[in-house]
This record gives sequence, structure tokens and C-alpha cells, in this order.
Amino acid sequence: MTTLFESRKQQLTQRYEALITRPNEKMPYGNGIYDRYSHPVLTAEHAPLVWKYDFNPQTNPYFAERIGVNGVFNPGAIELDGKFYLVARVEGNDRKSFFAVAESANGVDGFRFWDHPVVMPETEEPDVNVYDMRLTKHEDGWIYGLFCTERKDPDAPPGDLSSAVAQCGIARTKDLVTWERLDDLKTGSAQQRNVVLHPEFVDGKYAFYTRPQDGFIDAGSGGGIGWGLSDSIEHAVVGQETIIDRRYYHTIKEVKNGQGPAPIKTPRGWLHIAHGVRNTAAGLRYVLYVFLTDLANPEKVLYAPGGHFIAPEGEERVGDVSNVVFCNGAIARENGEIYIYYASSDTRIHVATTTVEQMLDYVMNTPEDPLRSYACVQQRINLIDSNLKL
Ligand code: M1P
Repeated sequence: MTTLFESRKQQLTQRYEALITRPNEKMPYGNGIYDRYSHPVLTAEHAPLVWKYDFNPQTNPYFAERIGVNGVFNPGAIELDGKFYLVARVEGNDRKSFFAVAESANGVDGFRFWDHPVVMPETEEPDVNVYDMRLTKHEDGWIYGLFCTERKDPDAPPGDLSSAVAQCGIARTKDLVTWERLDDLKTGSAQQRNVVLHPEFVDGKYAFYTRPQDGFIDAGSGGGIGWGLSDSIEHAVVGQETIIDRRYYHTIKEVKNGQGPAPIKTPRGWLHIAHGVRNTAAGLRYVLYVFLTDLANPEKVLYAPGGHFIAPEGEERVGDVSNVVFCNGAIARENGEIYIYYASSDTRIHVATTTVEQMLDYVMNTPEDPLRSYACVQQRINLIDSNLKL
């Protein structure tokens, strides 16, 4: 007679394999800028069963879940030897996040996690939580992973068990398996999140995109996406941070913003995907936007299309932190294809595909935000009138 253990194990294994091998189709129509897909590429359900269940019938007769996975989101992304790798943020039911690598042959479906999560070494000051890795293939030959390391605020008053300090952790690897942890980045800011390493040396130094902020949640006086140089990567220090992409009143990045993946090098400049945050009666709303910076001076913005590039749609709008899209991973292939991995509502991961040509067309031909309703109407009338003349 089949035991409960055996039948549950068999059913769940079949369901898991069906999920991993499910084809993912391009959604019809698109917007001419990128294509969305019918299914997320990674979800909590993609976590291998051996991560969650005790497979021993003696100790787990009900084949019950022992260590749950709550969400899989905000991945770093990289192509190695023609394969697509995501270093996802996996959040356990216990709210702690860790990193795990999933790989796919085509970048849109078939993502399967490796057997073991990443073992990220700690510094002398242990991390309480780590998340949101940005991967950079640097010209020095290493693959760097920069991520947020979060620890309890030592200055929080007694009883305040929520205040935290966020800083930038730095690790490097050659194969995504073995990671060498370096010193956390030092800057003049009380808190840092969304720090990204530029792929090339600038003036012979390591260059960082930063996001200075006063509080754990509030950007406060942190004016936007910052930029700074460091002599060393092993003991990285950014002495001077310059704001290169500011926040503005009544825009999609009014409350805060942050650099997404490492910028993509194109013939016309560095292509940046970033997130912008505004407040609403229903809470914060996170959308993605794009800008292009100068090839020789990556801190100089050349084009900045107004408005959002990707905003949460349909099921993307709902999750643990609803009304959020967030991107810290993209893959630009030699053939000009770009795979943008974005997470929705701190819950699951999607892909949008486009090309360098389409993105340059978007970034160079979309008007800037004119910052006032009257000016927006003029901008739209110009478009209408030139269309009606055709
Ligand atoms: O919950 C939305 C996002 O909030 C933070 O991003 P930011 O620092 O820009 O506010 C991060 O915790 C991120 O992981 C999360 O997706």
C-alpha cells in the first residue's frame, strides 16, 4: 500500500517538474520597447523540494514542509559560457534572505536552482540579512557581487526592534560557487542601499553607483543616485559622492530612486535601468525607469526619458510588498539582445526582452519629464500635431 509520505512526495515532485519545464511565451503586442512573458521565471515554488522537505519517511511521515520559502525575487543576472544565471534573493518563511543560483539555457524558461544556496562568508561584523545582489563582470577579471547587508541599529532605543543599518557588502567570485568576501564599502552616508560597481576602471579607480540615505527606509537628504571612486576594491572607500541622477517633486522618483543592474555598454553610451519610488495613499509605488550616460564620463547623464519604463501590471501588482517592480539584474548578449529580470511586489521574478537598438531608440526619443502639467500638454500637442500632418 502506498503511504501518505510516498504519494505526497510523488505528487509534489511531479508538480515541481511540470513547473520547471513549463514553456514561457512572449505576450502578444508588447509596446515596441520590450516584451513581457506569460509566466514568472522564478517563484517560491521553484525552490527545490530538498530545500524544504525532510525526505526521510521515519522522521517525516506526512511529508510535511519543514523549512518554508516565502519569496524569490530581486536577482542579479549574468551570462557565462552562453548560459543564463540568476543569483536570486530567496527569502525563507523566517524573513531572512539568502542568495541562490538558478540557471537556464535560454533565459526565459527552464530556470532550475543549483542544489545548494550560496554560502556567503561574513565579515567580522555578521550580517543579519543580505539581499539584492548586483553582479558586475569587471575588467579586472573578477565577477563582483555587491549586495545590501543589514544589521540592527546599535543606537536604536530599547524596545525598538525594527531600526536597522543598511550598508553595501562586497564579494567576488570566478564561478558563482566560491565567494571571497571583501570589506563592506565605506562612504560618508549613514546608510547605503542599491550600490553597484561600474564594469570598467575610471581614472584607474573602481567606480561605484551609490544611494546615500539618512534612514533605513527614508532617503532623506540623500538626493538620488550617487557616484564615487575608490582606489581599492578589497578595502573600498568612496570619499566623495556626487549625485548624478536627482529626485524631483511630483515625478516617479520623488521619494527615492536607485541604480538597478550594472549599466550596459552601448555604442551611444552606458544604458542604466533604475527604480523610482513615489508615495500614494496605498503606500510606496516602485517603477523602473531608464537613462543613458556618457561612455567616457559614465557619471554624465545624456538622455533621461520621462516617466516609467516598466510599472507593475496584473498579478505583478500584488505580493508581500504590493505595487512594486524592482530590477537589479539584466543580461546584454553579444548579438544585441537584452534580458531584463525584474521582480514584482517582493515576491517573484519576471523577464522582459528587448534589444540594444530598441532601448537606444526609447532612451533617445522619449521626451524628458517637463515637470508641469501645462508643459506635458504642450509636449503631447506637439506629437498629435506632427502626426495629424502626416
Ligand atoms: O520593498 C521594495 C524594495 O525596497 C527596498 O528598495 P529601496 O532601498 O530602493 O527602498 C529594498 O529592500 C528592495 O529589496 C525592495 O524590493
